[in-house]
This record gives sequence, C-alpha cells and structure tokens, in this order.
Amino acid sequence: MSSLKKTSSSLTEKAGISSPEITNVSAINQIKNKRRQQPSAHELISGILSGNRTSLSRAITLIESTNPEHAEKANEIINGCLAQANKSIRIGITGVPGVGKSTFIESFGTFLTNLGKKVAVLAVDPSSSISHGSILGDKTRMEELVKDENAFIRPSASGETLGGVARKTRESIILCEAAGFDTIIIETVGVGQSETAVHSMVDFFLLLKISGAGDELQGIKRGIMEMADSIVINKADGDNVKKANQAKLEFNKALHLFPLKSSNWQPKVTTCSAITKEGISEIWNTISDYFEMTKQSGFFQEKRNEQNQFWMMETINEQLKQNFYNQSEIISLLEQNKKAVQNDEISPFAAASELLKFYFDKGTK
Ligand SMILES: Nc1nc2c(ncn2[C@@H]2O[C@H](COP(=O)(O)OP(=O)(O)OP(=O)(O)O)[C@@H](O)[C@H]2O)c(=O)[nH]1
Ligand SMILES: [Mg+2]
Repeated sequence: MSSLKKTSSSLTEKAGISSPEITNVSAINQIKNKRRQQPSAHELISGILSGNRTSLSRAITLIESTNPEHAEKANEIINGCLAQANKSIRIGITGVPGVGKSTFIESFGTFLTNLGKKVAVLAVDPSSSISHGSILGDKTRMEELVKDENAFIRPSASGETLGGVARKTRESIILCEAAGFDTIIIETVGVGQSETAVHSMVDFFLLLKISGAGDELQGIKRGIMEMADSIVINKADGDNVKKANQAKLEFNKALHLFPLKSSNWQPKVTTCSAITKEGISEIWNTISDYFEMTKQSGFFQEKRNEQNQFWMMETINEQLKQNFYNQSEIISLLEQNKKAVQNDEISPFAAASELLKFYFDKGTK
C-alpha cells in the first residue's frame, strides 16, 4: 500500500484496522481433534452391532461419502456387519408424488413398531439433490415415527446417479439389518427408473395409488404393475371411499390378466387411508402371508441370492464406469472426441475405441 501515491480522490482507501484471521488457531485445533476422534471402523462395527444409532448414522455417512478413504472404511464396516445382517424383511414402497407415501410410511411404520418390530426407512431418490432426499424434506409427515425409539429414518444419498444412490442404499440396508432393524422400508418416487432399482433390493414391492377420475389404469406403466406384489389404493376416506373401491375392482381385474409371478404369488389389491389408518392392518396381513408363502417355498432365499448376484455385477459396472469417467485425461480426450464426432472427423465407434484403448493401455502400463 505504501507504494501507492496518496491522492485526495474519493476512491482513496484509508488504512483500516486489519481484520482478524478468519480461522483461528483454537478452531483449527478443535477441528483437528474432532477428526482424530472419528471412530475407527472397528468401533463403528461394534457400535452398529450393539444397536447404536449414532454409529449407524456415521457409517451410512461414510457409505455416502465420495472420498475414497471413506469408501475403504465403509467397505470394512460392511464386511464386518455382513454376518449379522439378513435377518430382516425388506419392503419397497413406490407411488407418484402426492399419493401419500410419507403419510403411509408414518402410519404403517408406527403400526409395525407397535407390534414390537424395529423399522428402518431409507429412500432411493436420485432426483432430490437439492432437498437432500424426500424423506428429510417431509419428516414432518412422519412426526411420530421420527420420535419412535424403534424406528430409524434416513433420507437418500443426494446428487448422484441412480446407480450410485441405489448401491449406497443397498449397503445401508445391510448396516440397518446388522443394527437390529428387522423391517426395512425403502421408499421411492414413482417416476423414472428408480422403481426398478428398488425392486431389485426388496423382497416385497408395494405400489401406492389413489383413485382417479375413472380410468384407473391410464398412465400406469405396465412394468410397475408387473413388479407389484400388492397395490394399495390410498386416501380411501370420506367421499373417496366409493371411488377407491371401484379402483380396487379395476386393478384386481387388470392384475388377473398378467401371467402368474415366478413366486406363485397372486398380487393383492386393497384400499386404505394413511390418515385414518383404516386398512393398514390388512396390508400387514397380506405382507405376512407373502413372507410365509415365499419362505416356505424357498422363493424368498432364491430371490435374495439372485439379487446379490445382480448387485455384485452392478457394483462392478458402476465402479468401472466411475473409474473411467473420472480420469482427467479421459475427460479431456472425451471432450476432443465428442467434437470430432460432431464434426464428422471420426466415426463414433473409432472415437470410442480410441478412448478405450487409451484407458486400457494406461491400465497395463
Ligand atoms: N385424505 C387423505 N389424505 C392423505 C392420505 N395420505 C396422504 N394424504 C395427503 O396427501 C398429501 C401428500 O401426502 P404425502 O405423504 O406427502 O405424499 P408423498 O407420496 O410422500 O409425496 P412426495 O413425497 O411428494 O412424493 C398430504 O397432504 C397428505 O396429508 C390419506 O390416506 N387420506
Ligand atoms: Mg414423501
């Protein structure tokens, strides 16, 4: 400053009082201490196995982290928990926005904890990068369940690809099971491809609907109908009861047109009100019947085995892709080749094989 010529311009700045450092030494030390205090993988495993919710939350945060060090620690924790997992039932719940998923999970979840069950609620919702997961956004809709000692509610990992979010949810399921949660509910919004991802990680898939203006089946994706083990017409209260019963008949008719599922289970259609709680216990009866039947027939275990195989392949595919696309040389070469393809200077196939050759050659060096 001293080299600047002093002028009387209105732009001249007076020598001010130097502002304090933004970060002070004690704050830095506190942060360092906190980092040091991060529990080890071993500590988190024993915390989870003894049902400690803070340990469970912390471990899920590690699973959700994009830091490779965290990923390593998360894997260690998952491996340590795996032997204790699997003693649960996993229920997927899907439905369009506003159908009443959160309200339903509040009623259904509370019903289950009243039966003495321990309920964990997770979400697959890759679209909610800003709101930090649909569950967190409307935790107010789950007022009772949030306070429930026997419930654990966790919003979905945010700002990710569907594959990434789904894998993380799958891993979180294992930790919840190891922590003693015997009923896992996975919520997803019925738009996009997330239903397929959720279907591949649950034992029972429930589709929530509301009665519409008459043509109930319009706009509903055939694939989702095929996946559903049960369709529940929600908001069957007040003036809606009659319409809901009509919708139930229509869905029942439609479902009978589908070929029998490989589980031999005939999907059921019921009505309920998530607000008055009418019909909730019947839904639980249906779900219990399903588990009794599929556990007896061996389908339950068969499906889980298939899902495990699927998830192994998915994890490999996802991580290969991530490894490829995250390399800085690939990022710039990809940009160049995209332009070259656009300008017809190179065929898309030649461009792809050039990129892959570069990647593979680099890996073998
Ligand atoms: N009358 C009536 N209203 C309901 C019922 N269930 C939910 N609602 C209402 O429907 C609205 C949407 O409910 P949510 O539970 O937030 O629906 P959601 O499917 O979780 O919605 P998104 O999180 O946006 O996907 C709220 O105003 C609820 O109070 C029900 O059984 N009967
Ligand atoms: Mg919701």
